[in-house]
Amino acid sequence: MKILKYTFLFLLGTMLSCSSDDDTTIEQIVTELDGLNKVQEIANDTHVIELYSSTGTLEQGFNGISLRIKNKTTNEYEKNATITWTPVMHMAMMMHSCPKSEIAKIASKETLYNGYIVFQMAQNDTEYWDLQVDYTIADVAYTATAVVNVPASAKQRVTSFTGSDNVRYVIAMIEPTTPKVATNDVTFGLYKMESMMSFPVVDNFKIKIDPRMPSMGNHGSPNNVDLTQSADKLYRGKLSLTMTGYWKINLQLLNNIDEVLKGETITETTTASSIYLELEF
Ligand SMILES: [Cu+2]
Repeated sequence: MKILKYTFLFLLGTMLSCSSDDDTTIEQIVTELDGLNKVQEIANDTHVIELYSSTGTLEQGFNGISLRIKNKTTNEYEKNATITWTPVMHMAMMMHSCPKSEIAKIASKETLYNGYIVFQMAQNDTEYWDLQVDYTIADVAYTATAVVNVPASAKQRVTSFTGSDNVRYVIAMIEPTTPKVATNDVTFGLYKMESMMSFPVVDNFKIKIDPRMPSMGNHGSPNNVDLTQSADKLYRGKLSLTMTGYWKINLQLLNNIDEVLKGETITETTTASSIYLELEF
């Protein structure tokens, strides 16, 4: 049966490629969603917006998100949309947003747009996130909103805190996504809460890291490199992990004149910083 199936697919492929002068069509359908899994759909009267991530889920912390917009009338995916998005957490006493990127077309793709959202809090029984997507196609504006599922992450991938300058900050881990026993490239996003709805990137700060294994005498690792801002606005450094297991990445946030705004140096008596992220692998 398998052989028959593959023979059929082969014949179908041959027929399609012979009958079509657009020889990239089949390939595009296959590669367009490479490595992506659908999270959910957000619909309005005219379109269905499909959300994708590598895992097919969202969670507390940094989330790379791809989306495409299907026209309900033509069943075609829109290729020339201008898109913005607004995540909002509906809490008992207030509403607030979170750090997010702009949304841009992926250069190598026909219909996919992408960006990221940093959910600094998880949903609970009574408090939830929704995502509003506003977009313009051929000068006509549309909007669609739906509740999105943002469960707590197993390990702490994001931390929010108030600095000694009285500003509220968010630090989110972006890389490593698959940590190794090695000196890993490490990428964090650093944002400040300007208002309940605005969380811009913070420029020219420094994030010091001190990874430790609390279960093994709180030992550290050599050759870590503190994170500084790259041209793409994210913060990058080197994270040394000398063995597998649970690591607490103790943090210190320094401003542009090297003043520590939050976090402590690890010593014999101070075994953890008040701000940290976690990894287990
Ligand atoms: Cu909240």
